[in-house]
Amino acid sequence: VEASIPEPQRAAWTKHEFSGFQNKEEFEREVVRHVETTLARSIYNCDESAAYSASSLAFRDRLVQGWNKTQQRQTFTDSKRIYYLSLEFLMGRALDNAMLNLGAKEVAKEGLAELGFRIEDIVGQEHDAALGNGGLGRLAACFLDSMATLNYPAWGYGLRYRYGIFKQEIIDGYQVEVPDYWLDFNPWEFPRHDVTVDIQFYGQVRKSQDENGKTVAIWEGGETVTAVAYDVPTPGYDTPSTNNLRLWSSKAASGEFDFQKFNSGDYESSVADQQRAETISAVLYPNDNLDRGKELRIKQQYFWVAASLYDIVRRFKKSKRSWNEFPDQVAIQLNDTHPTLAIVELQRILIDVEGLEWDEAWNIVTSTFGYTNHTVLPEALEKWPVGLIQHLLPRHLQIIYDINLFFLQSVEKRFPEDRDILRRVSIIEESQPKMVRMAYLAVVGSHKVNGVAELHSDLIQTTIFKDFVTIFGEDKFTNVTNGITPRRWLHQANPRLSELIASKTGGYEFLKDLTLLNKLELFVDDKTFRKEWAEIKFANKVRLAKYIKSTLNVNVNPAALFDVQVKRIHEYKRQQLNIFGVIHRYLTLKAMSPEERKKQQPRVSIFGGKAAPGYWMAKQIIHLINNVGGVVNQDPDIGDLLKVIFLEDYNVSKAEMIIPASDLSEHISTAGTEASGTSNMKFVLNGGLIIGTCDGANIEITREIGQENIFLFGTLSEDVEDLRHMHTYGEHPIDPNLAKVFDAIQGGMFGEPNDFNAMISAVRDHGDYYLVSDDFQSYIDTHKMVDTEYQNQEEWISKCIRSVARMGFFSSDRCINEYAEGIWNIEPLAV
Ligand code: GPW
Repeated sequence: VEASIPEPQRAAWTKHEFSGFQNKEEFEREVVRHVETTLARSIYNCDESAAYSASSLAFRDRLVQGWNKTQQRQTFTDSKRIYYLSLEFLMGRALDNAMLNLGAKEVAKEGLAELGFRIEDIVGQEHDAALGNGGLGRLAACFLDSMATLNYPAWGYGLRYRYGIFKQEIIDGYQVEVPDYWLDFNPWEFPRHDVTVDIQFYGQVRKSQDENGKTVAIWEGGETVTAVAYDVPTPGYDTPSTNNLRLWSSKAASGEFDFQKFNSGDYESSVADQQRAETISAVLYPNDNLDRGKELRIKQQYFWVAASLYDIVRRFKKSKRSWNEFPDQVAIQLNDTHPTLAIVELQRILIDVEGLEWDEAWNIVTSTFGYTNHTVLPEALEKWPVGLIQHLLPRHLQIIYDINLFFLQSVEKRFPEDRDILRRVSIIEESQPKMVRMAYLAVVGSHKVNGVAELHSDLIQTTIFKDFVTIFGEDKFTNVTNGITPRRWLHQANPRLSELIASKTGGYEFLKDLTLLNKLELFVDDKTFRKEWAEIKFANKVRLAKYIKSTLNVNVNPAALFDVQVKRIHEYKRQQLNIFGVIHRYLTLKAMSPEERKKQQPRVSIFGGKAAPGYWMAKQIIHLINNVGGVVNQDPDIGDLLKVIFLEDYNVSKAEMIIPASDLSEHISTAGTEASGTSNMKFVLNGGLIIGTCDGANIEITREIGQENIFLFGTLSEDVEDLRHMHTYGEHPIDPNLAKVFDAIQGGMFGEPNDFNAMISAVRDHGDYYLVSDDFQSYIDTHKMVDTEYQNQEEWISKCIRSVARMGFFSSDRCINEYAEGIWNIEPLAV
């Protein structure tokens, strides 16, 4: 229902100037007001949690003003909008980010201090918004920050999960999952109970004639679930632009709550209907880089996509433009294949609801969508059984078959002599059971397809989408190397480093133009600058050491080399290579004389990351890391020379503390498996060096910072296939140093001798798919080089500074500008 205030009454609205707060006093007044009214508490019972709530509400009030204005501006100018569809948004904390983006952190800090609080403690009260698994979800969050900062008219669309990614506890060395119920108090979302969409599932399709005698499809019956919008304002840095992230929550459709049942005493089954509807948005699937093909997952996908498209189409129709202008007004980006049904849904709306002809509709659809691929791992490529889609979305399956038919006909016409190509590129895999290949559907239904780093984009064009490059031509395929927002990942996570950089580069401009970091090269040899640089790194390490002491009761020496690997646990990311390397180091130290040991570089090996609850091998890796820590950390021969730490429940806010404290971080995936990686960029930007394989964005980081500033090792991606072939059909003696590590484990040095047989067998007996043995020696050798180079602190610091100076390319601002120009054809909106 549209309602707006008529002209004569508008004066009464506009005469009230509401400005939120402009200074410390006004901030304090707003905090106190929220404590005493909104929260109904007082000076006598305002704890840190209440102070967090009130501060958030004060900032929220300010955010909302910019947000409303941004939305009004977008509506009035009727400019093209970009819609970013992602099943994950790993936002982390909002208060600190809002303070910084609004440029009011100092005001808040002083105001809170006067009210008796330390800002760190207040910020630390916030529960992470953890609606994502890892890199893919965090990328979406960085993109929202950049799109707002660059003043693009952008919306994010996602699901409002009641439970985000589980909380990880480590009990006796094992991962235990605890539900993440995060919505108890969430001041950052605005329920829009008036913005709802009814979503249909199941039912049947009937053919009918319309008034002109045209055959039309009618999808009827089945069940309906209602989507309710929840809006989250996402502010840009140093701009009034505040974009909207709209998250859908499911509830029973109003007709669905069966009062008949209710009144006749069948209360339970009426509540069960209610709960079934709410189940759709109840929980985030906790898998990273894995498709498990669960029915509820595709229900989530359709529910979210259908609600979002209804919303987008509704907004477009207000402009009363003709349909062929749709792609001039709307760009939709698919974050991986999870939202691919949007292609089918838009085609359905255009032909079944709006009455367009197939070809005209399909032109609109393909001009509207862009698809980003984030993986080549076969187990992560989504496929859905035809039968399941037939049952759940019968009309969509017909449309998928028609899309495929027209596509294959065009392919057959162009390649009549290729007997096999139709089978290879068909959207329907002719297997038992038949499957819908979502990546192929996404390629066919989009005008641009991109990978997320150069190597990855090359790989998809030569492997999984090779035939499609032949069919559609090279121009359809492109690369947009990932980026990270320097606001959160430098300014917020590492305020002291940010301040030091600002003092040398001419203020905080570099946060909006990260290439300005190159000015730091002038100061590489500046003694006081270098000293401050080193002090900041040390202080960050001290902070992490305190955290380790308080959570794990292990003393680590902040002067030791901090060697960090934090990311989802996955065999392709090879935490097993890292922990085997740590064991090798331990065995080597044990074999040394006390004199020799004294010459060794002390190290702290820090791990963190969640394993998918059903990923048994990943859980074994966590268990081994914890067991190794249990032995090494107690060993009096070893002392500070080696400590092994597993940090529980790695998430965005912990990343903000861990990353600035790293000297060296590990990005050691089997070459060709990590599409990009983004934490590699975060670590280097915070003055840490990295050890890594020639994979994903590591390659471009090397190009930018120089190969003398990175520790690369291991097999190249072009050699992986041959090596795997050798493992299966030829000789492949295991690396002798790795064999000693296995002997130590199976000799019971780190717990039950047989506990880790499967991990060892995967390498020794089952083809070593991830090339752990092949890369082991070069990994060990490269770590030796690290030790040597770390001893020369002056040279090490120079490398860190030069690296940071050359990281400008990896801002998500650069990345978003590339999408805007090359894929979305969209301009920023002047403010
Ligand atoms: F399998 N990524 C992720 F491609 O975090 F869908 N989760 C996922 O499920 C997938 C990809 C998917 C990551 C990539 O592994 C990482 O290399 C990349 O940097 C990140 O997506 C953002 O592009």
